[in-house]
Amino acid sequence: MRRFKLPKKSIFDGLSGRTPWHQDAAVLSTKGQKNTELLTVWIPFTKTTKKNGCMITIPGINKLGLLNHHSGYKGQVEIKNSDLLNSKKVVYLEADVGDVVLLHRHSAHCSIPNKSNSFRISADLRYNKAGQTSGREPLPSFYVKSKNKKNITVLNFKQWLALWEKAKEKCIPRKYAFKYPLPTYKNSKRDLSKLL
Ligand SMILES: O=C(O)CCC(=O)C(=O)O
Ligand SMILES: [Fe+2]
Repeated sequence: MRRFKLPKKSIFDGLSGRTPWHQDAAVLSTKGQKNTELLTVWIPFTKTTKKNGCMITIPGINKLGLLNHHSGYKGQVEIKNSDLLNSKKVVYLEADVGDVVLLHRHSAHCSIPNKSNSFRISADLRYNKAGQTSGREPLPSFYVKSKNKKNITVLNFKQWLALWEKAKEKCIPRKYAFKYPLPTYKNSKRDLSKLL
């Protein structure tokens, strides 16, 4: 996914403007939440700082496991009682072009508002262990490297794109993808208020 985080004078502070506290595993299907070892690879195309809305996280927070989420800020998937995280010592994930930010599936993270006058542009890719489901039906997984698939070698973007196009043929047509409800993890025993 590509993201354009809009500058401060923008009239639209919508979904691309801010991202609330969440864990990436929370939007996976039930099967994916159990079995998919998801790794988020976040790639900045513009230098990303506190001023233009970098992401923030809390060291070690992934050890709490998958937390309850609900439909929160502007309908986005958000950790329930995420206000409790604001009093914790956070780390600002500032990154330059050429860096990558790696996130564990249970790393709680959010991004702060863009207070600069320009766009913050990034892409985020999701990887999981070869053979696992992507955990998101409209976005199928495909092999880029596996010791059991020696015939697959991805050396350039064109090869990657060809594999992605082929994988997409098997998935829900794009025009229906927006109707696919984002699952949110809602098991009340995993509530942040009981775990912090
Ligand atoms: O770019 C952002 O502001 C948030 C990105 C994010 O949450 C993700 O890639 O998982
Ligand atoms: Fe995320």
